[in-house]
Amino acid sequence: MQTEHHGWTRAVLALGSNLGARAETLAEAVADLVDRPEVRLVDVSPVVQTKPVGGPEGQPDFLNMVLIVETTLGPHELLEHCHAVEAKHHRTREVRWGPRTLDVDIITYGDLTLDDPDLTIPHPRAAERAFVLYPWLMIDPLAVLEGHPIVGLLADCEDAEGIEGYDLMTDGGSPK
Ligand code: PH2
Ligand code: MG
Ligand code: MG
Repeated sequence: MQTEHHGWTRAVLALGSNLGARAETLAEAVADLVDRPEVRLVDVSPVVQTKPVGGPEGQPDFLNMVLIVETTLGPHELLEHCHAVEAKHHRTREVRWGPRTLDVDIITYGDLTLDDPDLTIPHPRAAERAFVLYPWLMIDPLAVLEGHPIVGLLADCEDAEGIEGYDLMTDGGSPK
């Protein structure tokens, strides 16, 4: 897939929430992420509900989704932007992999590979996480991550059976 034209780079972002009004937070975060001229929306996945992977025992289920954007921001600028949107939604960083109102991760940025202290691209754990690959597959079935079609990666994910569709109409948006 073409990933760059005229200075616009295609990036895949993964969003997650397992605290507060999860669905509302995700919807607002999508709007916030594309609410600047340097970022334009390409596609949004459906929202899925997923069992927590790692982190403290007994934390609430997540809602997860994937966003495809095109951006003229550099990878670090995009990360800063993602962090600003997290902060706006009261994200705090206390426990690693602990419950959070909003997590926005950069999964890919064009064909770039990057291994900086604060930013690794592609996301180092995306290839083994169904909560990222499943919603991504729903909007880009032919996507390839580090040379592997994500449809094949998904089949090997241990958290794949913890994924279910999410019906906005029957849930107020808070964890049950
Ligand atoms: N995010 C994590 C750790 N574990 N599990 C699910 N189901 N969804 C997530 O978004 C998630 C997680 C670290 O960011
Ligand atoms: Mg994350
Ligand atoms: Mg994160």
